[in-house]
Amino acid sequence: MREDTVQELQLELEVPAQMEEREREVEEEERGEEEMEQPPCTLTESGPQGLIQGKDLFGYVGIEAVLDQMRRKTMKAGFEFNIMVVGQSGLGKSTLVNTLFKSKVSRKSCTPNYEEKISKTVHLQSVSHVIEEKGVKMKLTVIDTPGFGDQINNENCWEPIVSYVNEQYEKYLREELHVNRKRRIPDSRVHCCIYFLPATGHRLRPIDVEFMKRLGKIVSIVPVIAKADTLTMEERQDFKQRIRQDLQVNGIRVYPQREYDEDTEDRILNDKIRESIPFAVVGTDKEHQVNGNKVLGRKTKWGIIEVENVAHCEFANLRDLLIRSHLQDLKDVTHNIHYETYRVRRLNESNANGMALSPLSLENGTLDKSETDSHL
Ligand SMILES: Nc1nc2c(ncn2[C@@H]2O[C@H](COP(=O)(O)OP(=O)(O)OP(=O)(O)O)[C@@H](O)[C@H]2O)c(=O)[nH]1
Ligand SMILES: [Mg+2]
Repeated sequence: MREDTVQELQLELEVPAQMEEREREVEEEERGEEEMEQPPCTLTESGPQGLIQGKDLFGYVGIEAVLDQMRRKTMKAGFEFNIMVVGQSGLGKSTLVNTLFKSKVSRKSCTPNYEEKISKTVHLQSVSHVIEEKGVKMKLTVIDTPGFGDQINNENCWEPIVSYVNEQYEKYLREELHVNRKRRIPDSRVHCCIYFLPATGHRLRPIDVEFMKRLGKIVSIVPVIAKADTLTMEERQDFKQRIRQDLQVNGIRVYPQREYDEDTEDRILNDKIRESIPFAVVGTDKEHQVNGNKVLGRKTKWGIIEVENVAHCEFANLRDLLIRSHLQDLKDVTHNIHYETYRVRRLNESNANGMALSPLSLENGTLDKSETDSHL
């Protein structure tokens, strides 16, 4: 190659490189000028608290604003919360479901049929209401279950309930495993199971021990004493104490579990709840006038038992735990502990069988065939 041609080529290569270099310098100069133009005390928004000024600005990134972002997203999307009621027949499960929907949790936003008479529950059924408060939407679903204890033989009476809980995990898992999965997987998993204990005033019955032992391994259980109006205050306290002992002796896991407390603050708050479990509740679907106010209550010969009055029963404490203080934690425990345990077990099973995801076996829960097929 001729020498002048080589020089031309070098020139061609150098020119773009030099141009880029110059452009970079100009950009830097411009940026510098812009920065110079900024007054040293620029006002910056810092979320709901107001403005950050002057020297406070140094090192301020705005991380706290993520809370506002999360709030806005949650408000737009809303969220789902699913509760299940379980226990012997006739303990007031369906009545408590109505009490929950008619109580302050939803009085403004939904009007269930007040005249409808509560009859014996024969099928597992779910009732949902979208509740809105200060722009936050929640779809609250309560799964009402038929009570056990009617049959002569109550052996394995927990099976339909255990199956239902597992089926919801299975549905979620299959949705998660889809190649083109939904951005938001519909969540029908049971976030909390309210377990009804009869107000016998004695100890836990063997059937409740067996039932709760199994259930506590797969879902968060909150035990309650049903129809607490049938016990005196003293009987209530003694009974609660005995039940707490029995739960511990039998290794029954109830919510909130000590091992999932995240810090000392959690521990202090949850210890209080653990000391007051099981909540002694009273349910009703009737309203009465008390001092000119409409209250939910049970009218007796001796007066009205006000369901939402904490001096009368612990329904409000139960509702506060479920909705006001522990809703997100119940959802987190469901997802991170119960669902995770299920997911790991199912995927391990599938790996062992060499299948994509084997159909759910009867002992884990029952999926109907069409559903199983459609996802495979
Ligand atoms: N004393 C008293 N009675 C109640 C209470 N809650 C419900 N009852 C009554 O108990 C009866 C049974 O109530 P349900 O709500 O149908 O009971 P359940 O547990 O759903 O019954 P199944 O559907 O058969 O499992 C009804 O007559 C209710 O009015 C309560 O807190 N105290
Ligand atoms: Mg019922």
